[in-house]
Amino acid sequence: MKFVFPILALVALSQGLLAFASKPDPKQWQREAVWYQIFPERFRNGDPSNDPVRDSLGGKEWAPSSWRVRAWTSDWYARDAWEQARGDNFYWTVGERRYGGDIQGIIDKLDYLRDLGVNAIYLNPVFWSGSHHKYDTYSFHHVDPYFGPDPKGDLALIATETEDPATWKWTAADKLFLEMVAKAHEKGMRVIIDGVFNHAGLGFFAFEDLRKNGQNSRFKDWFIVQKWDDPGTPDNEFTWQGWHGITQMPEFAEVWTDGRGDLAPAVKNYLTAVTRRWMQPDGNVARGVDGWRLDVAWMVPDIFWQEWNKLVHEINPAAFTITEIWVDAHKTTLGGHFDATMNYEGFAMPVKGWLFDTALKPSEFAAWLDGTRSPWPEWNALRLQNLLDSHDTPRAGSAAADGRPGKNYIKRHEFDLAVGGSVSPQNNPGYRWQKPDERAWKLVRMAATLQMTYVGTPFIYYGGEAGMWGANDPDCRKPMIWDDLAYDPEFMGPDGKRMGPHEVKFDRNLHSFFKAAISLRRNTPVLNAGAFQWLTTDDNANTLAFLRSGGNARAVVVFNRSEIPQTVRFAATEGWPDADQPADFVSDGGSAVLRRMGGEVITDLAPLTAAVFLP
Ligand SMILES: [Ca+2]
Ligand SMILES: [Ca+2]
Ligand SMILES: [Ca+2]
Repeated sequence: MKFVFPILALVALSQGLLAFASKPDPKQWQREAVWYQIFPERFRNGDPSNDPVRDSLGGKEWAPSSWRVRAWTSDWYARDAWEQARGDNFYWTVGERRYGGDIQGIIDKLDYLRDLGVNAIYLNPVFWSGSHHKYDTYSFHHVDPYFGPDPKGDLALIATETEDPATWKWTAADKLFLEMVAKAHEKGMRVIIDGVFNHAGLGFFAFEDLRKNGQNSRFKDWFIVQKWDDPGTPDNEFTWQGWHGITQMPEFAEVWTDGRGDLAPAVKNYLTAVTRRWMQPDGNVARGVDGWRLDVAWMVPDIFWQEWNKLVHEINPAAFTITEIWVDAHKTTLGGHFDATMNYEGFAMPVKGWLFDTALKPSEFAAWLDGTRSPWPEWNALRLQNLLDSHDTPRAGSAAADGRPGKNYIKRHEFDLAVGGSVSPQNNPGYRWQKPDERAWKLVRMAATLQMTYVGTPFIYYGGEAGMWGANDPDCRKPMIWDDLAYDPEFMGPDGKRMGPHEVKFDRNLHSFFKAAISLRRNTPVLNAGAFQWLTTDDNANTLAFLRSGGNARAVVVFNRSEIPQTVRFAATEGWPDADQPADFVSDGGSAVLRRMGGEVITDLAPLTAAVFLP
């Protein structure tokens, strides 16, 4: 009996400790995320009956009556009759192509994503728009009718609404979208969507009214009007400010006081209602999206962002908000109270600079990563999205294939990651847009290994795991390559000449590699939470190594970027084991062993290979 009391006390203590240790952090999922980006029009056509019709195109006046949805499996640079009728330039018509991807297609492939190991999905814009990319939105409160099962019915329903949220209905597309979110949640995946809050599209209801009614429109304060129409003249003098001068994307009005800006009150009210609608549909947070990626975040004023982030986290403390910013991302991101940014500056650009182009030496690459990581508090740094590519850059396979030393960059500080004049055959006929060879894929596998092991979260652009390639937008937006579809080979080149054939086929080997790499990441907590430290950089051998550590856990990651085998050596840190450590993961599928030699640790690594050890 005398032992009872202490045992009870011990139980009470351990329960207290457990409660403390396991105090749920609603935002923990954000650093454990393995992201997958879906461009909905190009991911999967799950419902051919809803495919876009010519009348749905924002540019329908440019589309001949022979316009039709393009075959999913067709040769990318070959052109349909309606395109050829418009002239001989591929790039003049590709923007009006539709392939019919939709929400049902995403639902159909959730199990594919779960099997790959993905636990977080970022969707490019899903809201109604006349473009294939949907960054020129007609309604932020409706999913595109052509992504859902009943486009005609949806359009009729939308026509009965005003800007008053009390009049908003749930369309068939909206409902299917929410069903998709629910199914993703059931399968352990979070979903964030694109918030394009800087501008709308020409078909946006408020802009259409403004265009029609001019200064008498009740939406006259929503946009930046440069000149009103003079009713006394036959021409329409009405002009407005568009994003980057693009009039198809009218910018929302801002109000500025003492050097600080906000969005115009009516716009802010609208976007507040939109945010609530998708985060807590009918008041139910569990059915809502898990966060937002904020398009061109630096172009929207900071008071709006601060108050919007407060709102988002009041609605759902677990929500994630991430900016799209290409350089100097930490100022706007932290100033606006966001969680993180798409890590173009601190990951995609330097990875291209070192691994693909060898324009950086290992020591310069390390200094770049340190310099771009250090402005972030650790909490935010662990949530950065470490991407290799996106809908706005060439695909990693093509960047690797085109990579070469001694490049003349247009923007040296970005390694021309997404500079159109450089990384597209549209402006640079020498760009290597063709199917990447095995050497390029070796480099991609090294880069993906870095994604899985560096500070921040890995981020895969759809099809990166399937062997897709392509130059800058639009060539990075080809229809997804699926294992169950047979594709025409790429015969045609971007200049309309026969250049191929390049076989287009789901790459099972690469897919297996990504699955294994993601599994390593998800089963090794020190990779998403551990402290970071360089072990060595060797500019002569073109190798480097770093350590992630926390508690008793350690991960050592070693890269050989040279074209010959190299021995990588670094000083043993405290408590280093004496026993040989075989690699737990090698990017080229080979093997490697970490050996302790006195005060040093060494490993021999094959060319163009990365290895991960968990000693
Ligand atoms: Ca469809
Ligand atoms: Ca006039
Ligand atoms: Ca703006």
